[in-house]
Amino acid sequence: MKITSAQVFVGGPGKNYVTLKIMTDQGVYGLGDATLNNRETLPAAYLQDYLIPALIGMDPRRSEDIWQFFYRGAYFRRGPIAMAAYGAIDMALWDIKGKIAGLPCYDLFGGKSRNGAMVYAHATGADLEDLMDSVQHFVDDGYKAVRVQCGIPGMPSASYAVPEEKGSSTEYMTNFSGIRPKVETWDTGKYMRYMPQALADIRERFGPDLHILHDVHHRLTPREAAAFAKDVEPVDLYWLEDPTVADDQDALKLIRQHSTTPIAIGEVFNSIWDCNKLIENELIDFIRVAATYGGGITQLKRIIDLAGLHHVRTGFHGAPSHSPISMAAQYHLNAWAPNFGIQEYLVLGTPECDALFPHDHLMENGMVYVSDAPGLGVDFDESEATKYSYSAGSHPVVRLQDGTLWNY
Ligand code: GCO
Ligand code: MG
Repeated sequence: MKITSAQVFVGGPGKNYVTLKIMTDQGVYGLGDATLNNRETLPAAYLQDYLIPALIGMDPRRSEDIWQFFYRGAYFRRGPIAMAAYGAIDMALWDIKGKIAGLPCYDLFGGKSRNGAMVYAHATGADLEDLMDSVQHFVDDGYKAVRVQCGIPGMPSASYAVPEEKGSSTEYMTNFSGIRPKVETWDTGKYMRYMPQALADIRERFGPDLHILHDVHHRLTPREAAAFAKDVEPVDLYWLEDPTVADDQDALKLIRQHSTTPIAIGEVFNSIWDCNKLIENELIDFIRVAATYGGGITQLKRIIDLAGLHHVRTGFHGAPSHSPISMAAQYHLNAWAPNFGIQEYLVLGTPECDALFPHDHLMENGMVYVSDAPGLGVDFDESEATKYSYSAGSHPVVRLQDGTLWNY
């Protein structure tokens, strides 16, 4: 069996999805997702200029060897751009593997460990009252877990994932459009004084059963993060996400030494080498590396197995920038992983997105039920794809009030 050609498509409804389609001499094809939010043309070029020419003629069944070939063969290892490109190839090869075997990918990993996988929704509000309405909306919809973010009184500009105006909070998505980054202003003191009580109010209002998650989005120093994690202990969060940047991983120890609040990290990681020490030292509770820029299924399976040895559960990144293809790769891993925790969920549901990526993965009452179709169970409609083209976007930058650049 041989790979005969491969093509990259960039575009989608409101998102620049980077979709890879690998064709074989037996008519079976595989799909992968290389979307790297706001840097989408780079993994597309990496695939087109370097990887696809080398792929032609390879045996698609040898996904492990192909992964090693590109990873070791590049000489310059890791990095989100390269790993997104390898990840897309890897997903497409698992998709082909499943289609040849006539089995859904989860069966190739070891079969289902659960009927459905719990997901969490994003509730947000311009202020706390607005956020409460948003949480109520998702609870009414059957969600068992909700991430909560809200505006902070007196904060100079809306903080991470928070709308400026009240009332639109259940469909709110960060607007990344425009090549020049927008600038947000951040005040750590105001956040740290307000947010713990807001989280306590949400717990009080919704009771003990709702899983409440909160994303700090790298905004605190390790000491501040330790103090915050300790402060919110009575709220019994499901997790506190990215409480500090993970560039200095030893700093995570400080948070552990001071609190028992579960910590989730890893959405910006792209290798097992970014998280092996955090896992082995049991400094985190959930690992969030994405199938897309984490190097695909082959790499994520290794991370899942390592995490399982250290009581770390999965909580894969599922921001809307991931296409239904990489989300499906994660659904298959979630169905199998003995140490599955939760899945972030935003991508499915719009009619335009479903038309571009037909599938029958099912989301119901806050649970995802993975499709039983062979492979990843997602298709790609090329005629739909002609409706979309690339449009440049950018992450905002964050400054403190005196102008110092901070972490988005
Ligand atoms: C999350 C993330 C995202 C990121 C986005 C950046 O938890 O879903 O923090 O919202 O900000 O993926 O590209
Ligand atoms: Mg996050």
